[in-house]
Amino acid sequence: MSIHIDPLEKKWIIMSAVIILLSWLLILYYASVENIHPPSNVEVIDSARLHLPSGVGGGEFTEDKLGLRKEPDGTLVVTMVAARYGFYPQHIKVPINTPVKFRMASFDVLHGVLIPFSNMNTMIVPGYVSELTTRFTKLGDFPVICDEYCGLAHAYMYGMIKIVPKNEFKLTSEAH
Ligand SMILES: [Cu+2]
Repeated sequence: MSIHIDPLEKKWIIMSAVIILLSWLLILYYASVENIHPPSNVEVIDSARLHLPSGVGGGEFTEDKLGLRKEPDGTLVVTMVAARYGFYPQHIKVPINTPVKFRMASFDVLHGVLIPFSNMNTMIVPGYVSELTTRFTKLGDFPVICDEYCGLAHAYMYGMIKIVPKNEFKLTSEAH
């Protein structure tokens, strides 16, 4: 018994298979070569109490703690809050070719954060801490862009990151 497949139908079957295969290859390419992955950190926080020293999260995101700091093991950590309409701190300076861990939380609604020429592109979901470690390989000033529509002034929500040579980078003991 042979199954009859209309030639036109056959063409569509092949086309669909090719599209699926191409999509797989694209995902594989971005995951292995460009190092782009879905965020894996699941950590809850009380977004309505971010500014308070107590509560879920233990005051990690109070105003005086925002910015860049060095952990005892030497890791650079940027603590950042996204809120309508801005990133706090708005200006960050980090050294080139150095792993930098970002810990970010939203104060209100869903935001995104994207930094060109890096794999930094993640959502900041209210109620969760977004954590991502990246390293920057291009010197210069780059915009920190919110890429999730968050309200009327969404287009004005941005920050700046300055990537400097390692020898020009000096971390002051305090944040910012
Ligand atoms: Cu936003």
